[in-house]
Amino acid sequence: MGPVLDRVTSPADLRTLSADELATLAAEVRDVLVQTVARTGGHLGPNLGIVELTIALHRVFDSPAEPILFDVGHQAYVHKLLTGRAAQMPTLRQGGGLSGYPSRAESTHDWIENSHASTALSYADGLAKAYAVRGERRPVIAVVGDGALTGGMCWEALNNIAAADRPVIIVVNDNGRSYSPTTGGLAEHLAGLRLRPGYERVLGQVKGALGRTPVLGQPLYDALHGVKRGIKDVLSPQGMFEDLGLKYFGPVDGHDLPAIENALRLARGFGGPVIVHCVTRKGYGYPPAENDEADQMHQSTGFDPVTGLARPSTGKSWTKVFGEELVAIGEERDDVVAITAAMCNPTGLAAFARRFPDRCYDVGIAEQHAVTSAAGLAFGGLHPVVAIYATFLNRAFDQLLMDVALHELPVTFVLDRAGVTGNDGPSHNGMWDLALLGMVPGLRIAAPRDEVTLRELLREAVAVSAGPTVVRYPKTPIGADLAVLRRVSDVDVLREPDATASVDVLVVAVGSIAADVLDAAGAVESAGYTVRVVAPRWVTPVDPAIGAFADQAALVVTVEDGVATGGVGSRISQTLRDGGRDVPTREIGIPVRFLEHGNVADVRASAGLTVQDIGRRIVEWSATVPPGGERPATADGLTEAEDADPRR
Ligand SMILES: Cc1ncc(C[n+]2csc(CCOP(=O)(O)OP(=O)(O)O)c2C)c(N)n1
Repeated sequence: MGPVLDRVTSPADLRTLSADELATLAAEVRDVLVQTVARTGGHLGPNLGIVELTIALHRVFDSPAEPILFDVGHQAYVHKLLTGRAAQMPTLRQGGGLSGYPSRAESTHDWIENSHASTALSYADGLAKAYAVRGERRPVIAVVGDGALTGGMCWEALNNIAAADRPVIIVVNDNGRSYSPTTGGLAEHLAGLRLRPGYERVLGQVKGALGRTPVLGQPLYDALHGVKRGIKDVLSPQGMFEDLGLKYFGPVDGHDLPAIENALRLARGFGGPVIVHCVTRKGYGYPPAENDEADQMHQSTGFDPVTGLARPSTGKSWTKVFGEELVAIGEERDDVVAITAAMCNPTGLAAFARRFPDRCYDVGIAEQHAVTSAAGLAFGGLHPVVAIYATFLNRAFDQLLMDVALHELPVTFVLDRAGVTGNDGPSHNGMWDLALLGMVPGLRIAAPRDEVTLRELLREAVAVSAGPTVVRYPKTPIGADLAVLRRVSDVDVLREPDATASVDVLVVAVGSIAADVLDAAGAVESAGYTVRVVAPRWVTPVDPAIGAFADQAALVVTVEDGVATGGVGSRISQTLRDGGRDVPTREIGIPVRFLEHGNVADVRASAGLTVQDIGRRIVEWSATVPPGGERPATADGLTEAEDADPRR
């Protein structure tokens, strides 16, 4: 690792290091970050940019008694290295290894691990209130990026924090970026400061003032404040924070360790709510990251540490197909607009944004606002496509329910990273969408299983003129197109026994898991049971054809990569029962628990979702029910009513 880092087993060790040793430590930490993430993948740019700031935080504050809360937590690798976990760094994001976010199980220095943005200030507010109630006066520190600061929760928390005198220290790590440059009025305000020619001079003045100032709390803050007040209105965003009632220190050069330490000591001594504004550079110290135009290596799946070149990706991604098809749709329809919550590249919208810059909106890390703003766009006669990771839509459930669905507005939600996502851990699995969204009246959910169905279903979704639609797909590479034997209503038959055999088990495959279900079906047939596999293209509402297929089977099994409780399978079972059908039903899905991080295959295995698990469970269940009945004489066994397309 490096001779200085080797000596750091806890933050206390940092306080004994000389200035030279601290500089060496920063270099060693950067080297570990690059070498590790090159192999394991993970968040590189944000961690390279926060090295000095993290060292300063741990020298000034007494963690864990004085909690340091990292918003999102993707930038906490340095914190891990300084809190006794350097030796485990090679296991980062691997099953059984270090988490890619803070983890309470790993260390008492880790307080929060939710990893959905813009929450740290609220946690800090609550912790500070708790300490006040308990009669303890200890500072609580929230480290928040300028990207996360675009999220509404931050401002709700600031509103409370500013109105009290509790010692909450908000460290703004301002690198001007979320994944890509942070957008919006706040971002422009902060960027204006950085772009002014006088910025260096401001840094110099502030540094000088801080350097001469011992830590004496409020009186000195006031004096210092007086020094800076003259430049405030021209160059600094402090007015904005101070208008809220918050004290402001900065801007501080976030790579100048003595300067940050001084600012943090002042903030600590002040004793009330305060903002410390640090200006940092994402990717700092590693040229391939610093020079990466797209996102300064915000997140990488692995790369060559010497050149910084990404490892070649395996296979075509769902994201790319979506991005291509949306551009094609955009060429044909000028009413189609797109929205991203600070994730233009990762959600595949970049091509659309380049082609139609006036029809693509990056609203910041603000999923709730994104959804209600989409409702406004729909009221205005447009068809918005909200591209979002499945897990982050959880944030905006109420907005989808009340602001969009209640008004029957035509908004299409495209949920990427649905199902098990693996290495990013429990918070990033997109396993709740199918269950949550099943409760929304009038919402239609499409689950494409391959490239051809993704393109078709996206087009069908944006063609819907009343009520919201969802198209959801996973992170794993898109597989080969699956052959369809026939289509009944809107349900594709992917496999069935020969015409004379009865059907022991009907397996309903939800979306991209269909390929695994087909593999599992082979094993079920080898065990002596006949299988029909069907895949509804629209999985909610339940297609009436499922009922007719169920009538021909001795057992119905549903398979989905979302939580089994309340998921598509449970809706199918309920619909069959409501229709008076007493065919036994079983649901395979993800158990309701948080899944540990690891690669996708291992996490799926831990959730009982491998091909082998699916096959074994179907065989076990098939053994418990009487064999399948005779197949009806008609081609599909459908009544006229059941044959109706549920979307019409
Ligand atoms: C609610 C939510 N939406 C989206 C994300 C995905 N995400 C992770 S980090 C990030 C950018 C964070 O930017 P910033 O807070 O400025 O931190 P930086 O990476 O620049 O240090 C985003 C959008 C998230 N974690 N949570």
